[in-house]
Amino acid sequence: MSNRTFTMIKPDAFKNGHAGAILDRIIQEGYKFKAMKMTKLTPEKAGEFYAIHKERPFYKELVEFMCQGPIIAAILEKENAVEDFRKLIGATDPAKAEANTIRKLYAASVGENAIHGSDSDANAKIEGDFMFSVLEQF
Ligand code: 3AN
Repeated sequence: MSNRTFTMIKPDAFKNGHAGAILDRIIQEGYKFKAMKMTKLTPEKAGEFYAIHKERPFYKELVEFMCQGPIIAAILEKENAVEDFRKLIGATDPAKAEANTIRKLYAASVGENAIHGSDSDANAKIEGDFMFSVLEQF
């Protein structure tokens, strides 16, 4: 069980004005911010982040989407962070997400699904270190 996870508020949620509400929800759910930045991914950076999906049919579309506009990336801390945060964001496909999850509230489709949450402790560490230098992690 880890106490840290990594998240990105994706370009669709940012563009649609949901970033503030999502950040507030994360705070209300008891997470502490250990790193945070607003940035815009390059195709190289997004491609590397999602390299695990390289062979999937949606890879190109996913990389393009993630570079469309600003994102907010963060490292979050709370007991059982990875598992609890996956529950908070809901299923990859918002149509299948449970009521009141972030994706149910703010996502439009499986491709444009508002928010990322790490799927394991190991990936939370890899993804956090990918986006933040040691000087940016608290
Ligand atoms: P999750 O983000 O819920 O962990 P993954 O890791 O299976 O889901 O997929 C990573 C990202 O790839 C998703 N957040 C979504 O943006 C995109 N994606 C996944 N499946 C599809 C799909 N069938 N069509 C388009 N995009 C997809």
